[in-house]
Amino acid sequence: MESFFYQLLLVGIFLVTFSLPSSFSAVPTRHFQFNLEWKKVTRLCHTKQLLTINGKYPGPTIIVNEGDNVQVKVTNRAARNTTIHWHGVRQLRTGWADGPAYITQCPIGTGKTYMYNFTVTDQRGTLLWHAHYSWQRASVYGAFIIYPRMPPPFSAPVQDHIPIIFGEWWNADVDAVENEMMLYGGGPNVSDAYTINGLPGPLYPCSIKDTLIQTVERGKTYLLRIINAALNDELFFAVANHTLTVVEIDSVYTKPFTTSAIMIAPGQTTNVLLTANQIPDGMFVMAARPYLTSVFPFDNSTTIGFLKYNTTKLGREKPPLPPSSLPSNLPSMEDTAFATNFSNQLRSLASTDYPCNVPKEIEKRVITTIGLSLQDCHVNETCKGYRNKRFYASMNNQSFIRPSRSVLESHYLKLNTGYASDFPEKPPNVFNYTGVDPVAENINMNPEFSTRLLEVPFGTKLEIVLQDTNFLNPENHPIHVHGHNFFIVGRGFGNFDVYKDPAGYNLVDPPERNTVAVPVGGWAAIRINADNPGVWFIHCHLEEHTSWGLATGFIVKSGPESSQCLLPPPSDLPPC
Ligand SMILES: *[C@@H]1O[C@H](CO)[C@@H](O)[C@H](O)[C@H]1NC(C)=O
Ligand SMILES: *[C@@H]1O[C@H](CO)[C@@H](O)[C@H](O)[C@H]1NC(C)=O
Ligand SMILES: *[C@@H]1O[C@H](CO)[C@@H](O)[C@H](O)[C@H]1NC(C)=O
Ligand SMILES: *[C@@H]1O[C@H](CO)[C@@H](O)[C@H](O)[C@H]1NC(C)=O
Ligand SMILES: *[C@@H]1O[C@H](CO)[C@@H](O)[C@H](O)[C@H]1NC(C)=O
Ligand SMILES: *[C@@H]1O[C@H](CO)[C@@H](O)[C@H](O)[C@H]1NC(C)=O
Ligand SMILES: *[C@@H]1O[C@H](CO)[C@@H](O)[C@H](O)[C@H]1NC(C)=O
Ligand SMILES: *[C@@H]1O[C@H](CO)[C@@H](O)[C@H](O)[C@H]1NC(C)=O
Ligand SMILES: *[C@@H]1O[C@H](CO)[C@@H](O)[C@H](O)[C@H]1NC(C)=O
Ligand SMILES: *[C@@H]1O[C@H](CO)[C@@H](O)[C@H](O)[C@H]1NC(C)=O
Ligand SMILES: [Cu+2]
Repeated sequence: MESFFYQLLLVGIFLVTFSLPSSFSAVPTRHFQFNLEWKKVTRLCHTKQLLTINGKYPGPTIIVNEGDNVQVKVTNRAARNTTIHWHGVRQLRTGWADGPAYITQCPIGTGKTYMYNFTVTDQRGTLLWHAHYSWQRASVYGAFIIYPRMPPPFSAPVQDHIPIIFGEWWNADVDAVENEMMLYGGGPNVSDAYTINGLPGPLYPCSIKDTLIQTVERGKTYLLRIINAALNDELFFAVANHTLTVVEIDSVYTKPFTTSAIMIAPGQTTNVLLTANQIPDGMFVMAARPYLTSVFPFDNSTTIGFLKYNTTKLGREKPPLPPSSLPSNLPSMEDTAFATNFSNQLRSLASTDYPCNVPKEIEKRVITTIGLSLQDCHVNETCKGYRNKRFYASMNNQSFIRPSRSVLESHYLKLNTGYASDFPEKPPNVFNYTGVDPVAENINMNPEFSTRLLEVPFGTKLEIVLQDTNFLNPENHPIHVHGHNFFIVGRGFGNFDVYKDPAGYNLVDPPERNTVAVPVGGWAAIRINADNPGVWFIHCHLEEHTSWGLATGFIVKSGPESSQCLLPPPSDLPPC
């Protein structure tokens, strides 16, 4: 009944075409057309050409049903290379449709078309899609919503589908910001505003008219689908006078818990229930500002929108003015205690219908540092990073260089060129990762530049311990794994202790997700069932850190059964 209703909703509102493949397979196919094109957009009184999908900013929402085959035809009508990533979609055997440039495909060139063809299997909830080429996801992003096959395990909300998508706006051209950063090796210019659904809100200059006003009705409960599509910033989010009940993260149901605010890292999604229960009614501020753990310049501004009860008389004649105060439940920007407490409450539902398949035993443990690096400046070169050097970032001292042809192609064609499968399985040099100040200690911070990935047999039960370093500054890095969800079995501050810490792992109901915010100056241990053959990018979802090389990947070899093999590449796969 419920899913029938959802299907009506889909066809009625989103005008997607519905067809059965000629093979009469039971899997319905949803078709979408995405055109990459420029669109003139004005925010903060700055008008500029923005890269968009179908002229929309944020981009169109994709809504499908669990189990659907999804075919998105991407046509590039801009003088830029591009690729699109379906962030969090498992892509079982369809790695060709994953999207990261030079990892699973070469970019779609100007005037070219590529069809992303994949099936959404055993996943439901909120994800996002975004460009995965240079910094294009600054404006090329949108919600990816999967309606469940079975009714959700929490009391059904009256009003489904309120996306709350955070982003960042630069007055300048984002390509120029990225190019300038890579040219001089300094930190990037920070954004001029954060946005909610593309709107910065009234706390920014010339921006009152660009404010999200979400109407609600008293007594009803809403499902907010919160997505952090910001480029470089983790965010806190709160709604004045309302609590939020977390029910799902990264398209996996959680044990529900009620909180005054949330912390959400780029690439993460969080579904919360909000009940409009306030007396008197009014316009309630919804606010997001960064969770800051870096000493380097950050956009420290606040974006707000309003939750407006439809019975209120406020704001009827005039657009909302800046409110006199921010929600008192919005954590302060350096509130690591809040971020930690919030993360500690996340638990898989681990029910009969939605079991938690965390590997109890592992076959391989990889320990990797994650952090910034510095590269000495060449003679006569101008470098604007710390101490007039160049900023880089690395994992186990490897700063990732993208190859000139996609790793997936090289792997599939057994070319064995352009990459190596010998990513170090432990830090090459042991030091007090979170203790010493390496600059003061004169530790060599020059990383090695390489394209080294990890390679594992099909079905490997893998543990990866992500260890933050104090190189330049400790920082909370959101690490994203493609093609697999993982289980966060342990987290802590300081240095991971391989003899002590595994004893404290949660192997019962650890949170399952695709992006983990690794504690600042600490570590996180994640476990993966490596059951998806292909090549999967692993990287920091702060885009500046990916640019600097905080990335690697893992190759899952095909298994013996045909159902365990990577499918052959589609015929329209873009060439390099
Ligand atoms: C989409 O992929 C499936 C395999 O997953 C394949 O059978 C089908 O032919 C593809 N469709 C198109 C239009 O390429
Ligand atoms: C970055 O900011 C500096 C200082 O405000 C400015 O001079 C420079 O033009 C900016 N760069 C870009 C690419 O916008
Ligand atoms: C919300 O709560 C604050 C205290 O945190 C209170 O001062 C305010 O009057 C309440 N109502 C509205 C509409 O914000
Ligand atoms: C952690 O969060 C819970 C629920 O929001 C709250 O009751 C508790 O006081 C918090 N603990 C700390 C130490 O902040
Ligand atoms: C944001 O950073 C700027 C520059 O460092 C500083 O002047 C300003 O006070 C900060 N604002 C807030 C709200 O912290
Ligand atoms: C608020 O919305 C509900 C549902 O659409 C409607 O029944 C009610 O009349 C609205 N109230 C006002 C004052 O507009
Ligand atoms: C650096 O610049 C000086 C002065 O222009 C020049 O003599 C020298 O050859 C340059 N060195 C290198 C390595 O390019
Ligand atoms: C690492 O450094 C921290 C801070 O200086 C210190 O407290 C800790 O004992 C050190 N750990 C080891 C193993 O040396
Ligand atoms: C990283 O690699 C470089 C080059 O091999 C080496 O000089 C440096 O000591 C290494 N640093 C660390 C922290 O492992
Ligand atoms: C676009 O991608 C192709 C294939 O990798 C590459 O040869 C070309 O240089 C790229 N163009 C730009 C402008 O980066
Ligand atoms: Cu990072």
